[in-house]
Amino acid sequence: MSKSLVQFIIEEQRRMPGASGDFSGLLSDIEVACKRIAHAVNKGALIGVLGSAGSENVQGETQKKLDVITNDIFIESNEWAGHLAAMASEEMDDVYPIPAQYPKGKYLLTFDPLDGSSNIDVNISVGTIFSILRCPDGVTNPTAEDFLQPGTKQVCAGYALYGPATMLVITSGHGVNGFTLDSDIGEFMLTHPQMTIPADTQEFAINMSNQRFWEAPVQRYIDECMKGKTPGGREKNFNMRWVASMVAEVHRILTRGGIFMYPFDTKEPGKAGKLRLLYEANPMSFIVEQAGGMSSTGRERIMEVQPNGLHQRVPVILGSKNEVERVVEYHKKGA
Ligand code: AHM
Ligand code: MG
Repeated sequence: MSKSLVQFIIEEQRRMPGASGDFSGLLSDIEVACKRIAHAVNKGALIGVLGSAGSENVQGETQKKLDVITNDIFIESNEWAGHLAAMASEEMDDVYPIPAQYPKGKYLLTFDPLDGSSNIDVNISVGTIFSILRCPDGVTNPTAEDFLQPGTKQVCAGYALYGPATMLVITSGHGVNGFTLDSDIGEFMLTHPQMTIPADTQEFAINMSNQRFWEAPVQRYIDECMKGKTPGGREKNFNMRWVASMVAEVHRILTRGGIFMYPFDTKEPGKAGKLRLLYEANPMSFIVEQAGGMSSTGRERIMEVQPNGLHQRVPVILGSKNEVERVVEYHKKGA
């Protein structure tokens, strides 16, 4: 019989002498949040949750009803237990302090409650991404400053994928484990122990409609992939995928390899990239590196970027090691 996430968490806790149980408790609350979100996403139009909320988030993006509902679910599930000092979400302008009626804990939680939400109305996979940081010592009322820790400081990161099956994939720095929700018993079961990303791949994922805005190194890399085994190309042919749901893309890469890129582009020169460092790039980079892959902005390791703002964006190039290394090499050469 495979192991449930609850059992996995308790066994992990036993491996850490002196563990208070706070971290295990927090992971259990996150698990409950993801189950509740899975339920809302799965019911969709039956419970009237599709469509626009008629509001905008801090980044000026139109929020879907489910962006707002899932953000509330994540807060409700995680604010009460005393494990957290504060939360920050892609969907909220500022830090969310733990309300006064609840005890405060030693961790900080950042999350994107429904990533890829442009896909929700068309019934394509979406996901939740989260990252756990330690609250700096002596801080009782964390501000945005306290969240600005490089990705190397993450204690744990994970995502839930709401696809044909609901999955939860997590790392706390000892490899990556994947769990599938068995809806008959309401438990996530360990189905994908120690996930690893093959170093080589013949599959890339990028939004090709931005091609004219890319820098020379990305132009060169994609041009060579497109040419494949013809002159000016590569030793192999490539296939392409673009789901426009980062969780689905990363999950595919964890399952069979691949390279995913949302690189710097000049479409909106004021923005360093599309994806957000604290809610998307750092947690996914932690998972990808723990699975033996690589993650870079093209110029530096994503997890070493010193964040300068809660909603900061970065270029993201991640996945199979040998391909990401090649793109980084092209950045070093300037093309
Ligand atoms: P979101 O957090 O507003 O959903 O945006 C993030 C998503 C990623 O999941 C995905 O990789 C990307 O945006 C797709 O962008 P585009 O629509 O430009 O292809
Ligand atoms: Mg997102």
